[in-house]
Amino acid sequence: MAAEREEIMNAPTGAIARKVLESAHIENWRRNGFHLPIRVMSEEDAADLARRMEACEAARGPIEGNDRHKTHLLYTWADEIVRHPRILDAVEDIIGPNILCWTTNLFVKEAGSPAFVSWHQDSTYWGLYPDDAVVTAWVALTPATVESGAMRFMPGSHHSDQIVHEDTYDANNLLSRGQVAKVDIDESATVDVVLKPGEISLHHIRMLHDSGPNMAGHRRIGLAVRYIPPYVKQTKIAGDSALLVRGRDDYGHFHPETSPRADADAAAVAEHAAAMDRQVATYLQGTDKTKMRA
Ligand SMILES: O=C(O)CCC(=O)C(=O)O
Repeated sequence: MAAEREEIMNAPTGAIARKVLESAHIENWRRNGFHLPIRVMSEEDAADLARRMEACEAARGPIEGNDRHKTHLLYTWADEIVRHPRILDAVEDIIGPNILCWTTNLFVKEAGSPAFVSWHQDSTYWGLYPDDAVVTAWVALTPATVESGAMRFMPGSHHSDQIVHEDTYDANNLLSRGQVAKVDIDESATVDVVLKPGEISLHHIRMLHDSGPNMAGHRRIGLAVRYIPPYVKQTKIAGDSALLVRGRDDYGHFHPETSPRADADAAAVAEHAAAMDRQVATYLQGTDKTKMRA
């Protein structure tokens, strides 16, 4: 693992040929813990994915509770996103050519909705080690603007250790426990993660970030995709699983998951349910909760 990490994660920025990110972007990633925006598909393709998502909502009801998580195991449009070659090229530039998708989290804020996300670090409940190799690609399917509740990042906050979080279970908070980082935030230092449909941002697992309510007249739809190299381990539960989306897994730390062949067909529903049992055991360990909130 050490050699594999050294080769890519700590290599001098100009030392290896990268596919999407330039040296300055890698430097930005290392210094600030994020990079954006990256166009990965056309606005039309993003709108098409949003339409397919909405067709699934029309057929099965709102995508909420457990279905908001590991959504790529349930729906083909989300599976296409996690396997999108340009997204994987950008992620490969940071973590190398062998890539697992550990989870996805669908963040929909309806027009005019008070739904928000409190300041937090993703690392808080995920149990992944080493965590500096975990990359989130947040994929915008509709405009993410300040008005519609785009994320905000605190540059450089990924250099801090794990911060203590307090669970609030606030009904409007889209996080699994409504967790809030117990830290003072200098709001004047934050960066707005403004994205057009078909663009992504990348962020580090320890990046402090939040997002406000949607004051716009349209839905704000984003899929957060959590990618890891196969040498990463799950430390909280035994038998965790992930989907191999590029390259090889020579470690076997995660049981292989299977992509859906059709939207929410019986096999996909079963695969997703089993994977979510493990995800719930990870995210909600130490609580009395047995499923993810709406
Ligand atoms: O979509 C949002 O508003 C928040 C997303 C988030 O917290 C994440 O991707 O880690």
